[in-house]
Amino acid sequence: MNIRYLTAGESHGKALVSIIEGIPKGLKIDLKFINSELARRMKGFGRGKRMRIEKDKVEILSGTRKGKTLGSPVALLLRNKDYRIEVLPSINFPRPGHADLAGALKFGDRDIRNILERASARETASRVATGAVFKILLGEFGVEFLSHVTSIGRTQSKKRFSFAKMKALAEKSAVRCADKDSSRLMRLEIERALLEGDTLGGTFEVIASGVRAGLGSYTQWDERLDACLARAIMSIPSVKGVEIGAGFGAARERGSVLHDEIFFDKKLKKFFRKTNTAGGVEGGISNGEDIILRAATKPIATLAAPLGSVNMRTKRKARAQVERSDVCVVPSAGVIAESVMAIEIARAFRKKFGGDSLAEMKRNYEGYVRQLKRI
Ligand code: EPS
Repeated sequence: MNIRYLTAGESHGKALVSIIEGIPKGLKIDLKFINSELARRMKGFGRGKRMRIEKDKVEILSGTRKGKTLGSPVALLLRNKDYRIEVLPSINFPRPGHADLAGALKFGDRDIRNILERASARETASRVATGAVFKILLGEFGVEFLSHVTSIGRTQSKKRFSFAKMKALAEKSAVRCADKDSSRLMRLEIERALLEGDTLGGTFEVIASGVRAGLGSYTQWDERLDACLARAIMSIPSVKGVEIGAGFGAARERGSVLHDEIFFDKKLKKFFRKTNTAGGVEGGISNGEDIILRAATKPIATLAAPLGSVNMRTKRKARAQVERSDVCVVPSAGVIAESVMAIEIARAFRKKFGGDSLAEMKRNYEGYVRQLKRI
């Protein structure tokens, strides 16, 4: 059985739910860890007032006994504190950049409330809870994740550190940027946008380290690991671009400059690279180097100083709906990206190593690691 999952829930509905299949039996589920991941998603300078209302805490409804998975579907529940979908008013003024208009046209509904409730990025809380479960699984195999913000609006950070340092520094920053000076400038830029009733986008990087060579495949288009990752990242609300490794920058370089030359460490019996412009994936397969992804998010569509729109009922010129919203979600988007990346890597892992139980999966994994050394 492979990994699959679904989420359900509206932004102001009773709760958010995920149903996850394919977690092997015998995995210890650390609730504290899942909750700390949910808290990471809610943090970040520039988040809106909703984040002060919610205190996302996961409840496990099925698939575990005595804190360990049973190999059956795991259902996760996150209750919404701000549950009031039944009493919320209709909305008639679609926001440019949001799902509002396209959704209303698709479903033949003039009340945008019926669209935005599910289109809301609140759904990503379910994906972070799901991703946390897979981070726990991948942690058993030494895979770790980090994300850090590389730009907000016009403010960029180009500083790079080791995996551990970058992770620690990003965690300390209010905007999840590893560079202190850039963090300060990003905060100022967010404050300015807030004062002007505006919103900001930006870019972030996600890295998975400890992934062995051999996940994903070139044998079929939808087995390619980079394709699976790009789709998952692109499914995060606000994301408008994804790059792997050198990404768009690769187009500027000659092959002689770009590609990562191959070396062999005789002691460790391991192939390695001194550079990683491939971003850890070649031919749709992980190559044993860190998997590096970057993504760009657009500014949030809900503006306090709203853009021009049209009244859905009268078709007269109007201003877009002003709703409680965030000014900037780039730091949270990075956390969500780590989560969906964990889900995709776990999926590729499960395909390669199978195993109904964690013990069986580990046995298969260890056999493969021995095979890697014998090549
Ligand atoms: C979000 C919850 C939402 C928004 C935001 C993300 O809550 P509310 O609409 O009650 O303020 O803060 O949603 C959007 C940015 C969006 O465009 O829908 C969350 O939990 O992340």
